[in-house]
Amino acid sequence: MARRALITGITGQDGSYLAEHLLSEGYEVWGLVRGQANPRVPRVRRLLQDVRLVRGDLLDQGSLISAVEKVQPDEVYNLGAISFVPMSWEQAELTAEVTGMGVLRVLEAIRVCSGITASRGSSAGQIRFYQASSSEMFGQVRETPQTERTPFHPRSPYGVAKAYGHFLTQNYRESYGMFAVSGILFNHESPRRGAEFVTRKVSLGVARIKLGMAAELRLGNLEARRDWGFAGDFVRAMHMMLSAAGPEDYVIGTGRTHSVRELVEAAFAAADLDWERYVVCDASLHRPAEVDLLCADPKKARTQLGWEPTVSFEELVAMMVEADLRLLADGGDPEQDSSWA
Ligand code: NAP
Ligand code: G4F
Repeated sequence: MARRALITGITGQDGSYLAEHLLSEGYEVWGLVRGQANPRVPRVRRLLQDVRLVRGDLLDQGSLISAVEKVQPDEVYNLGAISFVPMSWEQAELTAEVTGMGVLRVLEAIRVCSGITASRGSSAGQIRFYQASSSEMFGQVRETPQTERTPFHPRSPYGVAKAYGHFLTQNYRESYGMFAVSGILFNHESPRRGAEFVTRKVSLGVARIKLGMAAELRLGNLEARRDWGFAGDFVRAMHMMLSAAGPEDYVIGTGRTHSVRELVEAAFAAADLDWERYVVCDASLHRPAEVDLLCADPKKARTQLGWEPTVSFEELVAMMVEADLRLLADGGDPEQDSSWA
């Protein structure tokens, strides 16, 4: 019998790569989709033809119980979230509900459907749960590089909501004996990245300038540093965590950090352009509280799971710029679906 996985956030960047990975491992994959006429669903149906869809919303407890009852998964990957940090200041309550309380609702759906209570814990054959935790929880970092033991100091409502989901996952593991783990993932990118995130904003900006479709690129803080990796590498780590002998949390990142300025330099250079002629610094794009530096120590994942990233920062930037040059030259719309080809 094929193992069965249910993925929330199937319409997002990671959902697509994880679904492809699990299908290639012989899984039956189900994706949770929300809304009456979600515009991203046709894209999922086209790209991920073997994925089955089930309706549900992280805001709606009953819909999650119904989804778990219907799918009867062996593994649940909770990737659904409001994931764009600046939006979390504009819609802080919604972010708390989706990104934070959504974790509670998924865990409760699993607990209720599995008949787990405080007195009657989990047993063999239990549903395994993966929570998409984030390096944003480290926020104003207490040490560098960051490990599984580094204390959290989140700097946005998003980071706070993720910290809630992280501790709750740990608590359900300890309270009910559930196989529930968090991957503390550092930034990971790809040609499927949403256009609002800085890597994709830059790769699209470079492509537009190169093709004569734009004259400038407006950016916020160029000094912030991130540990950027390739999303395809990171979803393998999610699967490895749920395939491990026991439930443990892991930091996943490359261990290398680059500034936004270095990202910009590399992306413009990949298209033979001089970035200083085109980039405009826009103070309105600065955040109320910035996370200045993130850098992972992925030693535990390397030694215990055997996980290694395969794509370097330079290869990632070149991959994204080349993909966006092709996309725009072919008349594709980055807000739609062509980049998912
Ligand atoms: P993404 O592309 O923004 O995808 C977010 C997903 O969440 C979408 O499929 C979206 O579905 C879904 N969603 C939003 N609201 C929902 C709701 N009320 N009910 C159900 N689903 C809902 O994010 P990503 O980059 O793939 O990241 C996946 C997860 O990893 C997120 O939880 C993110 O916070 C976390 N994470 C990401 C990174 C990174 O660098 N990418 C790093 C650390 C952690 P719709 O299409 O319906 O909006
Ligand atoms: O690409 P970003 O928006 O990603 P951010 O805020 O680091 O969050 C991403 O990674 C997290 C993991 O660490 C995830 F949990 C989260 O869901 C998301 O996937 O911004 C990266 C950096 C920031 O310091 C920002 O201030 O780029 C800086 N930046 C400078 N100019 C910009 C811009 N970011 C955006 N989005 N747009 C700009 O114009």
